Formats: sequence, structure tokens, C-alpha cells
Amino acid sequence: MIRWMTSGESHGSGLTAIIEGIPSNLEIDVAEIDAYLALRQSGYGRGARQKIESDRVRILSGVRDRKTLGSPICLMVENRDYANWEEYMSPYGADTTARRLTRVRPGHADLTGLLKYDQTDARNILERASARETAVRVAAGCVARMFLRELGIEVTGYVRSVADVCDDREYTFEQLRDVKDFELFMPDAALCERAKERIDAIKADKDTAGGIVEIRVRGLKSGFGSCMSYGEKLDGHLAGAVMGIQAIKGVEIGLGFEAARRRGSAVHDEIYSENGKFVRKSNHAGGIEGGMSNGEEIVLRAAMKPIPTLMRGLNTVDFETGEACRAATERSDVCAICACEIVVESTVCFALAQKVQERLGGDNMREIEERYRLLP
Ligand code: EPS
Repeated sequence: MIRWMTSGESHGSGLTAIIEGIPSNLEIDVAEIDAYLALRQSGYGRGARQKIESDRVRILSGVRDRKTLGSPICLMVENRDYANWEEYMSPYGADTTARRLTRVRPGHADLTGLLKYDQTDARNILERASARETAVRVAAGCVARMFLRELGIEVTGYVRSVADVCDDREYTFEQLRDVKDFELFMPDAALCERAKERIDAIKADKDTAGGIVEIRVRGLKSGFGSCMSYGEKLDGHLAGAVMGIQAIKGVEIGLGFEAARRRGSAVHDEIYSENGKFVRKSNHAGGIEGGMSNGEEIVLRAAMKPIPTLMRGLNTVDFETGEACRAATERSDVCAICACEIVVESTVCFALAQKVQERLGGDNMREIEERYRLLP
């Protein structure tokens, strides 16, 4: 079983991920992990924090001479900003009277976290709830991406909308292959310009923006997931993993919510026989039927809500005094949809690697590759 766990606070010394169950002899390209970390930091609308960080992965265990050993892999991404925060964040004694946050932000974990964890300073909540943690998740997702690639399974994705600027076109996997070279990861240059203008306008209003990302998976054979046990459905597993990402409020597979508006004849992908193979001429199901992959491309969309730290401040209550006030404003991103795209893509890679290994078993890559090749 492939499992992972991350640790780390936003302004602590660093982030780590431990991945267990990756088979031996998987080649790890550190430069590729760093490239995805850089992509996660890119995008239009990011805040000043990204000028401080310049994320690089350090592999602490589980890899020797660029190949996995089959042992737990520990990845680390340093927080450079810790140099400015050590005084307030050090585990060995810190000034907890400064950098307090009590004017809790609507939409953030602040208030509910304070109550649940019996704290009086939302710093103790937001440090972990922060999306900074996604940096190391992307590093771990990249290991899963390399695992999938060995089997011929490829994953890509793009930004489909920023606030209300939406790209309704359908793209082929090939058209999306180099989309990370495009600004905002939007394939349509004119729409990208409009999205940037929208981000500028929202920033001028001291407000924030969300968006929608679409992930595509090609090369996954049929039969991953289960129609027998609810807990093992592929769509449930992917949606659960993606909903676990900060700021994600919705996940769709294939037509998603649109399917509810259409008739069955305009939804279900009809099946034909061609040269002894079952084929479908549409993919409204997004590659998943009955909780199992059906061999078509997986199409998954995720909706990111606008970031909850607004420079204009929303109405709230001071947790300490009980008085009405405006929510705290920390330095913040206006829009982090590109980061979100990379994080969702990485999370999908990880969740898929789990499902693949769950079905195929295997301790080393040779075993797994052979088993995958034998599948229809
Ligand atoms: C975040 C707040 C900001 C973001 C951060 C997520 O950090 P800070 O409070 O230090 O300005 O920049 O995201 C990252 C640091 C990152 O690397 O993505 C939040 O509250 O979620």
C-alpha cells in the first residue's frame, strides 16, 4: 500500500513528506521535482511570499543513486521565510505575544480551529492550515508521477477558469501537453489576457479570486477502482483526495454537474465494437464508470474558492474581545489558481499511484511493469 503524510508549518523551518510503499528501482529525477515546485510558485496574482521562497526538494531517505530502495522516502522543502520568523515560531522557545491573530478570517480555518484545538491565537491554527504545505505535496506527487509514467500513464492539466473568465473549449491531451509554458496555464491567449485583467481589477478592489482547473490522465487501463465496494471506488478516491486540498470546494468527473441537466441519451457514452475492441466515441463519463476506470481519459475538474485573506478585510469578531471588527489582513495572494492546478495534478498522481499499486501489488518496478503490461 502506498501511503503518505506531510508535516510542517507555513513559517516553521520546513516541510516534510514521508511516502511509504513506492516500489524499488523507480528512477527519481530531482530536477523534475524542482521544476514542478517552481511551477507551483508561478502564476499571475501571487503575493510577496513567493519572492522569498525558491523551493527545492531535498531527499532525506529512500533513494540511492537516483533509484528508490523500496524503503520510506522522506522529502524536505525548506521554508526560507523561517529566517524572518524563527523568533516567533521556534520549537525551542518563541515569542508568542507577537504576530498574534485574533481577528479571525471568514473562510479560513481560524475560528473553528481555535475552538477545536483550544487555542487563543489563530497563528497556531493557520500555520498548518496554510497552503504552504502544498509545496511538499507537489514534491511527493512528482514521485507518484514518475511511477505512473513508467507504466505509460501520463497526467496533465490546465486552468479552465479564473473568477468568471471561463474557457469552455474542449482540448485534446496533446493540445494540453505544453500548457505549462503558457501564462496562467491557460491555452487560449486572449482568454488569458482577460483573466489577467480580471485579477488586476479584483486586486484593485482589495479582493481575491478563485477558479477551476481540469486534470487529464491518459494511459490508465480499465478496471482500476471497484464497483463492488463503495470505499474502493476510483471516483470516490480521487474526489476525496482532491477535496483534501486547501480551498477546494467542488470536484467534478467528466460532465459532472452538467450531467444532471441533460437526458440520459446525451450523457452516456455509447459502446461500439471496432476490430474486436470496445470503443466509445465520447467521454462524458470522464473515464470512470461504476467506480472503475474504463480505459478512456480521466477528466477531473476542481473548483478553488477565492483566498480567504482579503486586503479589504471582511466583517468578523475579535476572538479575544468579542467585539465586531474587520478580519486580519496578512500579506496574501490575490489568485493562486496556477499553484492550485499543480497541486491538484500532483494529488491526482498520488491517488492514482495508490490505486494502481493496490491492484497490482509488487515490490519492485519490474514486477509492476510486467503485471500492468499483462492487463487488457
Ligand atoms: C497562505 C498565505 C500566504 C501564501 C501561502 C498560503 O503566506 P504568507 O502568510 O507567508 O504570506 O503565500 O502560500 C505559500 C507560502 C506557498 O508557498 O504557496 C495561506 O494562508 O494559506
